[in-house]
Amino acid sequence: MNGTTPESVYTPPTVWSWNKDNGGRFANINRPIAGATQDKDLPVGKHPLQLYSLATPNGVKVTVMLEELLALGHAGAEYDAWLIRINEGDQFTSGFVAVNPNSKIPALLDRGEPAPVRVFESGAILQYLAEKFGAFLPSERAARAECLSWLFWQMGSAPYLGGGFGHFYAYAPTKIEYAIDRFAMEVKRQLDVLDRRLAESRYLAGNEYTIADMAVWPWYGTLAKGQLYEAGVFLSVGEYKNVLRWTDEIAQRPAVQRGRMVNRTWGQPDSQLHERHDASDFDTRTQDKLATPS
Ligand SMILES: N[C@@H](CCC(=O)N[C@@H](CS)C(=O)NCC(=O)O)C(=O)O
Repeated sequence: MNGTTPESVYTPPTVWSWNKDNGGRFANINRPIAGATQDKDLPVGKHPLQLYSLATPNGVKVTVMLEELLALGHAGAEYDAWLIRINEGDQFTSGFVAVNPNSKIPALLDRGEPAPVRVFESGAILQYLAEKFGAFLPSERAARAECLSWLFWQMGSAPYLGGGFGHFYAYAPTKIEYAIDRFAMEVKRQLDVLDRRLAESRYLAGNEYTIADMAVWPWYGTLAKGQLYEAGVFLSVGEYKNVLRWTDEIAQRPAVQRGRMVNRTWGQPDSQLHERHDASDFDTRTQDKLATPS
């Protein structure tokens, strides 16, 4: 552990206590307790599907799925996408916590059912929408099992990428060699898992594009292009040729290009659509941005 000096060695106390100012990038929103911090309802739009989200990789999975469903002709997938600014604590309002007790985006409320259905966890939302509309999830048992295996692989693996590697490489106030080394190794192993699968298969679940690809692409596709945590060189992402081939193919899909803009509040102005309430919002987004400086 070359990077650890004697001064930085930490001996845990007998009982952990919350140090609010630990210097971490997310210290203002991280808490050791759940539940709402303020009473505030969520807005509700005109469509049955109400999405409360932000265009992080977990949020993009769902907006891509909704845009793909609309592109397939499922008019019932029309949706209102409301912006949840997690850095400002919107996920801790009483309205949001009622839809997702875990206080994390994305969260979906389906008001088109006899009683409103809440769905949280991006993987559960993808599966819910796939089952509701009968799309992007094979019905044949073996193909469905393959698809869900990759979907759940993503849900289990990405915390090592985001909460592990990304946190310690890009966000932690000090660079800890042991932590970066441990998670860099795991993330490279995960990229190799994907690369081997995509060497034998066009998409993760087989020949068809499914919710498994929608779940994995925003995380590992972005990583493979060197656009996540500025870690492309560090992780030698150019090695993963099959991941790159698959990433580029998916990026060409018009629904993916639309979905990644929704609830996005950073990057080029014309890549951002803060809220989406109608398909025409994509055409007017530049004018909106000019009219509403943020
Ligand atoms: N397993 C969850 C993870 C969701 C998640 O971590 N969301 C982050 C943004 S990508 C969030 O809302 N963070 C706010 C917070 O932790 O307070 C899912 O896939 O839906």
